[in-house]
Amino acid sequence: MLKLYSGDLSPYSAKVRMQIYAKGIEDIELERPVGFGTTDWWKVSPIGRIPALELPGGDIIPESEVISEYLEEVYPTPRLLGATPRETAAIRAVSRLADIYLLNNMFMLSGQTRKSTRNEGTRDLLAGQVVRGVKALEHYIDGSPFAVSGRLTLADCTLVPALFMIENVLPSADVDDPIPGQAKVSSYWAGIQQNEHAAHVLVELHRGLEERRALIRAMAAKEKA
Ligand SMILES: N[C@@H](CCC(=O)N[C@@H](CS)C(=O)NCC(=O)O)C(=O)O
Repeated sequence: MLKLYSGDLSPYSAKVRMQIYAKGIEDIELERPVGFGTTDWWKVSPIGRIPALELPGGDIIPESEVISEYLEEVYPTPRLLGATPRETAAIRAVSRLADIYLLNNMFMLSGQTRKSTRNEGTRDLLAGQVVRGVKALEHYIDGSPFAVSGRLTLADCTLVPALFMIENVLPSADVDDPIPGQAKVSSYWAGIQQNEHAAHVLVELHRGLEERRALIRAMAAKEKA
């Protein structure tokens, strides 16, 4: 049995979970790693991040993109890449845009939401990259409910958590959500949320965000007391 180390609010984990749901894979166990956030977890997966895929025997594959490609090979149907090299390149381009330019910057921006500890220069640098990425995305999709090829692909699996982070976390850093300003991106975003596999990970992401916010509120109350 394979095991995916994952967390509700981890957008990179959500990307792999959406792929697992869309492929109907039922023999991968989902688990939050014991010791995540401490060096104990680094002993299991030296990159120290989630998701990580554990193979039988304890071999660990890190990095969402690498795990996704591994799963595409092990569970080839339904195929979430293209039917031709060009179609696959179109899917990979959107997935990579969402990963490198949206998710990576959003992940770092999530440390800039608290006003009292925020560095405005860092916030502006990261937010500027996110806005630039959303404007670029407008040129790679047509506004229909799937990003590429008129069907669910790995591009959607990466975009859904990325757009969730932008819509829900960027305003907490006092930056306007750029999605409504891009017609095709906002029409895509409204459409893909109706997809059952996207809806499934969005429930998990919202649950994770609520838990995180409750924790922050509890810590603030403790500090005040
Ligand atoms: N490039 C990695 C990024 C993974 C990542 O940064 N995951 C976050 C959670 S969303 C994490 O594990 N952070 C823990 C840390 O930075 O120590 C991927 O695609 O899997």
